[in-house]
Amino acid sequence: MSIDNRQMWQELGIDLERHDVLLSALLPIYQEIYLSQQNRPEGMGFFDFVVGDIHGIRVRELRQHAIDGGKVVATYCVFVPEEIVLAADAIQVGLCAGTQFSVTIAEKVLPRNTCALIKSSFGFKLGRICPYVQTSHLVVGETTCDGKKKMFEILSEHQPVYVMEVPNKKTESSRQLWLDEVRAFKEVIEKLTGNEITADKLSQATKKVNDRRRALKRLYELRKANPVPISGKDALLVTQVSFYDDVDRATQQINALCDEIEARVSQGIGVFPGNAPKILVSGSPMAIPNWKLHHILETAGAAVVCEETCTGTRLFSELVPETDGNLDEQIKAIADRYMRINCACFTPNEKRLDDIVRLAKEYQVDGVVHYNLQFCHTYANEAVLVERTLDEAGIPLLRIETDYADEDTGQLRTRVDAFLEMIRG
Ligand code: BJ8
Repeated sequence: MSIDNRQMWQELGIDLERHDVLLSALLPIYQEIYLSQQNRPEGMGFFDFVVGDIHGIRVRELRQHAIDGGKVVATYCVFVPEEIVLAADAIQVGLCAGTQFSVTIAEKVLPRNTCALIKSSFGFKLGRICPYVQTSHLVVGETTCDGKKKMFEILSEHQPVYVMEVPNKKTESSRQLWLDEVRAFKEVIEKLTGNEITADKLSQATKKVNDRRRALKRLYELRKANPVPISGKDALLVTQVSFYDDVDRATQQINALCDEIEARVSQGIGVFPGNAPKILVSGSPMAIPNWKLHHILETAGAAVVCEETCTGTRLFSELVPETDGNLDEQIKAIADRYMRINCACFTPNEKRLDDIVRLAKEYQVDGVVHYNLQFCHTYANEAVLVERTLDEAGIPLLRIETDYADEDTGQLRTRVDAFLEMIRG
């Protein structure tokens, strides 16, 4: 661990003792889950490096940006329009919320029967173990689910928080409400940064974010190949890292990885045996370092080829139309794009059901695993409809409800083994 990093963390108010425990636990887990995989694309080396230095170089960049007078905006949800933040020369960083370590800290304040993602994100701040949240000038929350919106009230006692109102329906009046929210967010960001968002700046930022979406789309397209050229774990890591790395660098690294994978595909190189059952994972997002389900599935012999989640297709499938139009036209296009995200917080949310079936067919999967964080009521209830829809489409489904702890790993393995055995017939 570099002395420079320790000094930086200290200056950021990090609880060094706790933070040491967190990092020393993370690296062996990474070794076991990631570095033990065979025949990985070389391009994953960049993402290994990023995780290996998870609270180092990137935090230093953000800090330098802040020292130079720039602002850092932290988020927990794919509904926060990154284009607006970038257009004001600020940096948006998606916060990690995927470790049991911070869950136990949060449980000193939040009710235990809250979803692990909410507890983990709150615990990072309460325990002062996340240099990203410590570096940020503003946390932007949203009114997606009840647990989150109440957590943001408590979080605001520790950190400046602004909450965007995400409607729960996709009617015309809801769309108008959301458009007003995006306009108000633009003003909040302009005030925070002191920078005006012009039409020109916004169109450049839109192209930048779209380029990263296009790169991720390209990666997912390649996952359709047979044999499967990259593990689900690796692909998941790529999307997770894209939440907090520099946008242009992430785009470039993902594209470089895709170039290599394209060559693999043309040579018929894969990372799983040709008969490995292909799985689509659908449901709650998986924030870094939540690799639990993918690891269980892939060590049981399955190949995860797609995620219908916010750390998967919901992150990048929809682009914002790129126009040089006037500022308000561009804001409308942005608002419209974000309203197409099929979060289970919406009612009804039929498009998500259609998407799951469409993706299952496009990726030619043998089964779907519906992943539900325990105490997430929106995804749990929507799973009833997912089950019915997949049943009608004749696609096998396994419903998993879990958290970040290890206690149920054995039980999950047994259920996954039985599911894969059923699929293999
Ligand atoms: S757009 S999925 S990122 S809200 S798992 S905290 S819903 S209780 S994370 Fe999400 Fe935005 Fe929707 Fe996507 Fe609540 Fe459920 Fe927890 Fe969740």
